[in-house]
Parts: sequence; C-alpha cells; structure tokens
Amino acid sequence: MKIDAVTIFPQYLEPLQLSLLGKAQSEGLVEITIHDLRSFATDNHHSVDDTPYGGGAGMVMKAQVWGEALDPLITPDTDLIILTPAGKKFDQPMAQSFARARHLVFACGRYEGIDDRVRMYYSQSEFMEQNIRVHEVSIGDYVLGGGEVAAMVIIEAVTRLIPGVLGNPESIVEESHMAEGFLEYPNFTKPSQWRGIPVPEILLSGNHGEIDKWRATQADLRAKKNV
Ligand code: 6GU
Repeated sequence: MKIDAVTIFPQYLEPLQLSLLGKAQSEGLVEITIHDLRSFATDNHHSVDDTPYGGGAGMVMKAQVWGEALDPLITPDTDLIILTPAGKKFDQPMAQSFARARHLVFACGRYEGIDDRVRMYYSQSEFMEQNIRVHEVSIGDYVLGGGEVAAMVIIEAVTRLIPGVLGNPESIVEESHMAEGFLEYPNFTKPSQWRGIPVPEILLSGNHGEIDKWRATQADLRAKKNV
C-alpha cells in the first residue's frame, strides 16, 4: 500500500517511521511519504490560510495550495481522506475497508479546516470515473488542533490489517469476528496470583468450551459498562 500525507507539520508525522510501520516499510509492504503543504504555497509569505468568506473566527486553509499539493498525488484508484472533526466517525469496519485500498492520501487540515471546494473538486465525476474516492473522516467527538494525530491513528489502525504487517494474523481474525462493538474480554498471564488477586479459575480449567463462553460473557459485560 502507498500512503501519502500532506501537512504543514511534517515532523508531527515522523513517528510513522518507527516500530511496526518502520519495519513494514523496510519490508516493502507499505510506503509512506510525508509532504510539506507550505512548499506548495506560491506567494511571498508562503501563506497556507486566509480569512473565511462570510466572516467569523479563525482561518481557512487555501484551496489553491491544497490543489497544487494534491494534484500530483491523486492518480487513478486513490482514496483521499480529508481529516475533519465534521467527518464520518472512524471505526474498525472503516479501517478494514481502507486496508484493502491501493493508495491512501491524507489531507491534514489545521485552523478551521480546508476550503470546502477541495473536497468538491476531487469528488467530481471525472475523478469518480478514475476510481478516486473522497472521504471526510473524524476520529471521535472532540476537537484536535489539526488532522495530523487523527491521520496517525487511522494509518496505524489500517496498516496493521495489511497481510504481513502484523506478526500474528490470528489476532486479526479474532478482531474481525468482533468487528461490531469490538470490546475484548479481560486477559491474564502468569503468575496465577498477583498481590492477592487470583486469575479467574475457569481460565485454568483447560475446558475451552467453557472458557469461550466465559470470555463472550465478559466481553459483553465490558461492552455494556462502557456505553
Ligand atoms: Cl480528523 N481533526 C480535528 N481537527 N479534530 C478532530 C478530528 C479530526 N477527529 C476528531 N477530532
């Protein structure tokens, strides 16, 4: 999978080169490229934002700059992901769907967001006909300073679903069975007593039928408690 991310803070996305993703990149499973939006600004001050039409607080990121940055990245069969708190809520089924993509482009907005004509432009039929899809995505009901951290969340959730990226594909199969709701049962490892607290006896029984039932009940209780 190819991933491009466009941001005014390229250093913010540097952790993507570490750990699991660093390894996946050196193995050629994923290729992540970070782009500095400001390098596409053409005016003397390299400005990327301006005041909103209609007035109001904050600044809006300029369509021209985004267009220059995105045009070379948006090729046939690409999913453009615009990060915005107003987007569709990211979840595990969305991660599974993005994990099947060939090419993801992340547009990390700052300030009050990106001029909406960027979304409108790349949503036009000529792009649709080239299998270019535009998604506005949020990672939850709270407001971040920008889309960078949200892009990292999505990239981590998506890339670990790509075959070969995660060491243990069994845990992925288990997760996809839980795709809806997605809350796990509690886990324990040795020792069987820790600070006076024992591991639930059923887990030591070796009765896998009963263990599966107990785990399903526990996952259910957890899901209800966290609503
Ligand atoms: Cl994608 N962006 C911003 N700025 N805030 C958010 C978000 C995205 N998702 C949740 N909050």
